[in-house]
Amino acid sequence: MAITQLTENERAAALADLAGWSLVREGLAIERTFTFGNFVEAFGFMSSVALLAEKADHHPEWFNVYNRVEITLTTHDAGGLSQRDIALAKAVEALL
Ligand code: H2B
Repeated sequence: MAITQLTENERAAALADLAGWSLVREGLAIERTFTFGNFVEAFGFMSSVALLAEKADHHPEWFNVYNRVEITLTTHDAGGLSQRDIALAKAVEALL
């Protein structure tokens, strides 16, 4: 079955559960910035996220500078935010 975008109500409910994440791109994506002690810690985190993403077959858009990692989650197959983004965000949170 095709993956569908969350409704506005579903987005609001999901965000209420995800401290630190905010809606961007007019509600089509969520984003959070993580800051670590140094580059090695940031890259270690990214490696863990990469394994989660591969397992879920759902991949982040991200940007790293030294100890900072910005993660944006959106579902390309749905053209916006889906349950897959929420699930990956929660799995990322569980790493911290
Ligand atoms: N990641 C994200 N963020 N959105 C997708 O729609 C998506 C993905 N689709 N990873 C997956 C891979 C799809 O392209 C493969 C073929 O399953």
